[in-house]
Amino acid sequence: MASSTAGGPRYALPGLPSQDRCLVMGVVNVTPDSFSDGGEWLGAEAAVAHGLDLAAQGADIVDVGGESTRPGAQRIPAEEEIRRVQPVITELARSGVPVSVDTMRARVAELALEAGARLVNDVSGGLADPHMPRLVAKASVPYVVMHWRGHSHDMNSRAVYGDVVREVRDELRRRVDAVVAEGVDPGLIVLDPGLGFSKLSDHNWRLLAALPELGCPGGPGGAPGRFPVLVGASRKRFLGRLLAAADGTPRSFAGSDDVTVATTALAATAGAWCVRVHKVPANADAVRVAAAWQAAQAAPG
Ligand code: PMM
Repeated sequence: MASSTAGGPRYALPGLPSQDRCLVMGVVNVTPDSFSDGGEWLGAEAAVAHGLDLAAQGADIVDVGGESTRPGAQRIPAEEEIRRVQPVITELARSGVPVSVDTMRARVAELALEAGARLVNDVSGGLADPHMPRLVAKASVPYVVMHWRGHSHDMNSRAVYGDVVREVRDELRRRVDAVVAEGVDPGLIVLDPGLGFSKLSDHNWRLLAALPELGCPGGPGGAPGRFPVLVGASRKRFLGRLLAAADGTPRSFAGSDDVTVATTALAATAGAWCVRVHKVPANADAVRVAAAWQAAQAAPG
């Protein structure tokens, strides 16, 4: 549900924290091969400890994923994905941490919800597994619908757009219509432009610059209203490329945390509902700067 305050609409999604600012989602990738932190949190014990650290550092939500979506990644069996995430989610939820599950599979989402997850983060927006929208509808939990054009092994070949903002918005609207037709409550939907997924650097920048438009994918026949927007820019390659050295070598993933914070501040000021980040403390500061900035802009006199 949206309510309007000084900084634009704020959203209270059931089961998730509601703050007068953009939320911070900390990432726990329980994978050997994720984009920027593969292998660091593969064991359940290390992953739980990391999730607890992120929460203690100010993450409002901890996002647990067991399948890498890095460009070129091959899929893993569902059983392996479940084996990786289930104990981590169980333990974090037991400790009171609001957990989301990053999965494209309905079966994984179902077990994750049973283990205590409160949000389903589906980078395929319901396209990868036709059972996902119905599962989410039945569970009645918040649902991240990300813009996606295909699996990681060949997603770069799909990064072809005439007008990237219009096309991403239209494709998101079609996904919203499709999942709502399967019973998902529109009030539980969060949209995500899917930075880096079938997108070249220029596409990512254009989408970020058009953030306020992306939450409004309505239109003739489309789902009405304004949706909260999640932004996942953290450590992505387009940031490393922006800061490439003189010889063209992109900035490393670990060297892209400061630029992630800059992007967080801008995205939060532009009205993002939540940012998904690998390092929490400075991003937690940045969303507070954005909230103060927005409040001052809206203050009379
Ligand atoms: N990016 C990654 C994984 N999950 N989920 C959402 N909603 N949005 C994203 O942009 C997103 C995601 C890939 O990043 P990582 O492997 O570095 O965590």
